[in-house]
Amino acid sequence: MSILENTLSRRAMVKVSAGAALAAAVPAGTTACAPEPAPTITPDRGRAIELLGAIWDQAHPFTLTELPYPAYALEAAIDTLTMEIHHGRHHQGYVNNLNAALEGHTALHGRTLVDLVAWWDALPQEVTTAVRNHGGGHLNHALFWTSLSPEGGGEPNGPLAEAISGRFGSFSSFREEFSNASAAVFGSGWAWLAAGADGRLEIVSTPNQENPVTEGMTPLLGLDVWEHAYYLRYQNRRGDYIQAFWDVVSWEEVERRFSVL
Ligand code: MN3
Repeated sequence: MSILENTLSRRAMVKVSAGAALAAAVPAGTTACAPEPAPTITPDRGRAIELLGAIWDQAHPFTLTELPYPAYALEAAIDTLTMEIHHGRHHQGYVNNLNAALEGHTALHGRTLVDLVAWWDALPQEVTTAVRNHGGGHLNHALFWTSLSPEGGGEPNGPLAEAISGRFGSFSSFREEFSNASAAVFGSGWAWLAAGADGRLEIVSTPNQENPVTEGMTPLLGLDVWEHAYYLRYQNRRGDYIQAFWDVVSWEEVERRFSVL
């Protein structure tokens, strides 16, 4: 892969927490791209693959996993019908489309989901779009369901709490910055708390179904802000959905992900 290609892929992700000064200097409606040195993609991606492999190491044929709670369990924040459609149809659709796209590519059947998504831009051209969209969709949603819990909410503890306070000033500052990043996603996409190769926490957003792993980062917590994730109950009020999300975040799971960094 050329440096140019990798640079282009990096443009897809907006680094939100690169610095308040940078964000403030960029007029609304433009993409805030932090100036970065020429990218070195290995071993950063390889490290994220290793860490996420323990979370999600499926290979072809991919399968939809069960929700770790009943569809009605998050009712206080996310209604049952949305959960059923989101998991049973949207997520299932990503799985089906990914399997179909890779059907004839047996050389890729041993590759894990995280590996494929991290390197989608280096795959055979016939499958790059499918892996980017549907592989990313499968990975993102698998990470999403397991980061939510009916017993969730509150604040993280231990080393993650210290890291968040150290990076963002306080948990409430982090929460506000993450909420703002989620609200600012134009169209369909995700906001993430992710860790760089050096372990530094960042708030980033990705368009469509892209995942921070493609940028060599390890996703710790993601919020799906596609309209299919909230429209039945919240309609155009994405901000209300974002606020409700905080009541069901499983900090226990996010702490676990952070602990393997
Ligand atoms: Mn979704």
